[in-house]
Amino acid sequence: MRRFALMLSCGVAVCAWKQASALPAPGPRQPVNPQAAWLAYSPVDARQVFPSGTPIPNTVLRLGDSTLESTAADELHRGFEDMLHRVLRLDTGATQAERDHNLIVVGTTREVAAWRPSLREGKQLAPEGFRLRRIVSGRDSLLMIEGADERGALYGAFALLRMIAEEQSLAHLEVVEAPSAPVRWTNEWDNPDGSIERGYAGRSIFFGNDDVRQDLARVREYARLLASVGINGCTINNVNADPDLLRPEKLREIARIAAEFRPYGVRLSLSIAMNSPQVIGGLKTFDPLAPEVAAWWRAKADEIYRAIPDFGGVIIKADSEGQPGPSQYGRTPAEAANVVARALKPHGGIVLYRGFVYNHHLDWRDSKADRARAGYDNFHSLDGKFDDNVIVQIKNGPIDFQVREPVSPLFAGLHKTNEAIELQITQEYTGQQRHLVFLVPMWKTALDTDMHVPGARPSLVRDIVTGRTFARPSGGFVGVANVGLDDYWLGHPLAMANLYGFGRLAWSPSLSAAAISDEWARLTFGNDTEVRRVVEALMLNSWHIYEEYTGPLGVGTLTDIIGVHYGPGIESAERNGWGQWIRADHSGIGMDRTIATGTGYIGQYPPGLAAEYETLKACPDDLLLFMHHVPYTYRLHSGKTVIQYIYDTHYAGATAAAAQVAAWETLAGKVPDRTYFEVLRRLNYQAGHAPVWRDAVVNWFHQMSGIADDQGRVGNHPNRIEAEAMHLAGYAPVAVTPWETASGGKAAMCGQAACSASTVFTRPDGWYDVAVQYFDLLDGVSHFTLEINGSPVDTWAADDTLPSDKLNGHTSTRHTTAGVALDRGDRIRIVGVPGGKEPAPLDYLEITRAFAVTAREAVKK
Ligand code: GCV
Repeated sequence: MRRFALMLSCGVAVCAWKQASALPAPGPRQPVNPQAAWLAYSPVDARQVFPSGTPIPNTVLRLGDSTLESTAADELHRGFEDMLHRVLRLDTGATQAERDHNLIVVGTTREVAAWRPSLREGKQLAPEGFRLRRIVSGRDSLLMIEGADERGALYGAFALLRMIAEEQSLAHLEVVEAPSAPVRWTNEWDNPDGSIERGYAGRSIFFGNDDVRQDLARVREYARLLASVGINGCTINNVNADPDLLRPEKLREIARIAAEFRPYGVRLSLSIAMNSPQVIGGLKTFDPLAPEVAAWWRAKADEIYRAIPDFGGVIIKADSEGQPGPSQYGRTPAEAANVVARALKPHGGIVLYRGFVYNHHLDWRDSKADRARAGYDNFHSLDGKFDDNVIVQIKNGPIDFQVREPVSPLFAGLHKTNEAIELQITQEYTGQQRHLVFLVPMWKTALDTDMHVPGARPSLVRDIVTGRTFARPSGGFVGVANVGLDDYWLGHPLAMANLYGFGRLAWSPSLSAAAISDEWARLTFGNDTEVRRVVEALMLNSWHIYEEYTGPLGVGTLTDIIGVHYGPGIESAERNGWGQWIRADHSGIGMDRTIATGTGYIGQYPPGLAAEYETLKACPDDLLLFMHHVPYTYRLHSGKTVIQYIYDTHYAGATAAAAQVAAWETLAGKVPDRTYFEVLRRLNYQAGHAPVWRDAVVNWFHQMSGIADDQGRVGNHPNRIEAEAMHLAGYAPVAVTPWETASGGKAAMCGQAACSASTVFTRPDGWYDVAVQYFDLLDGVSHFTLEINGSPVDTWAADDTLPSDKLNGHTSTRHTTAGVALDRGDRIRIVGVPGGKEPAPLDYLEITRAFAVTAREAVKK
């Protein structure tokens, strides 16, 4: 008797049988336009926002006639209609009809004072800040949105709408806010051909076919999202800059993008190549000290501002990863930055000069060589030499957006120079928006680090970059966003919390990660307590979970660092010039960066912080392997050995990743259907990819250290059947590189039109989940069928777009058929049909007792 009644066909990866009956009931919040992101403006309970005695306004009165105030009034109109079903009348200061006594008033401080002198407030607002007040006077009930300037008025409108979306009471409104720093920009690494470097969400919203796109509707929507969280600048092209974009005909096109940004107060900026005067200017040199080069930059700046009068400024990546730079002429970064800054100065433009300058041809045999030192070594001696409209843009860590790094010591090394922190919203080293990682807790760790600057305690990174610690006139926050044409902007719907969180932190870096995730969850999914609880728990645990199954103890992400930076590739970090070495050998692991015996990197921190990192006793466990080389048997503060910690965290992390699926499934019907399924698909995929990470890392360290896992898990897979150990027809075993990314180091590839791998089931009769681990290459689409005793029970296509065309840790993925009835002696067969360049590659089968059965047993107990 065959019993397949509960078999399910899931997308990729794990799925549980209860999904079959768990299609969401039509909820109250569907459908929703995913592009609206956190500006969903879902209906709210008006009684919470306007309790009895607090009338809902009927009119929005705009006092000024600026574009930004107009945007603010339109946005209020939109928000009130969607959230409160109230269609506001739009009135202007010019007409001042004031038929109504029940108004929202939008204007600048100056305009408010002119409109009603009695409303003038003594305390001045800081630039771009706002004051929200509810004023009841006689018959008037006024919701006042007063901006220090036009941008402030717009930000105030968005803040008021946020309060409404969160169902906060406006009965007593008295809020004064101002941004933490003047620079709150995103960088987009878009190329003129429409591709995006380290972008994981489709093609560029700005460019395509070496030109600016004709349809810029998404650009305007993006500017709206940015403005809603106070972001005031956006660099639209890759820091590996194409000089062509500065040609006159390109600038004319780029001006169209600036026009879309303008109504939202987002200033356009460009990444520029230092050799532009030579490449497009026809000069013989780009030496920043050559007078003709300075003249060229001046003329170019004039031209840019003629096309884009509110142009924000430029970003410069130079002498880094092959980009041309001043070192070619023996000049310094300060000399390079200043020549451009002086050209921009008359127009009010700024230069963000990246501190990411390092040599990627380091000698790995040299125990004193250290890429982490580069930022400080290259810039510290230039402190005070940069013009006031230059800001040094410094990545949060000294290496490159790893899952965990200490903060860059350069933050404390520049007292007479403006600084900005560069955070990466696009998840280059943190799962590329296929894995859920809410980055705000990581950024908070950096921003809240006290650098122990002598005479300036505390000296939190957030106070340094906002200019407070060293009384700098400028500074701020830059987030590498890399949104694309994907409907959800960043691919994974939950990844938008990172863009939101970046903006909120740039505005107010003392906000907590929990507060930000709560805001974002409410704005995106509404105020349902249960939805918020589930979403926020998922978000707040996600960084830790990802860190657990990837790179522990500050060692780095352990990914393929010379490739796509996605799946595991442990040894790729070693023995090359890129300097992301983990220095793992048979006896120990970690970079010795101590002052006493190592590279001396720790000495770049102020003495108080250096003292903490220098000794094993004081160094925090989570940065141990960044700072020290220790034996695998070294005991952490927890008492666990390093090797056992590596084993335990990888098992715990992969288990926690799988548990995310069940948590999300509780939201079926409570969040919009499409978003529900988009997230579910990705969480399922993540649940199948986390074990790839886990196995690669634990196997590699097991082999390297020769130390057994004290729980006997490593290399022990009682439920696993290797493809190469099955009966193969047409399939041939192949060795996989790197070996740790396939189970047993081997897989099977099909060399003909169709192949099969079969085995006989030898375990007790019962219900099982059958997981097939296979490789889904970028090129080609294979098809697989799972058969039991010759009958097909499931079929699927390997049609994901994982970032490699080889069998490895990027492409290893899983399909689970849940709830299969199996009897001892049954023949299980996988049929693989290659498609295009993809040879239907198989790694193993894993047959576990059905999740639903084990869950039921757990409940009984
Ligand atoms: C834009 C890392 C990334 C590169 C990126 C570079 C940078 O090296 O892998 O893609 O280049 O950082 O930030 O400049």
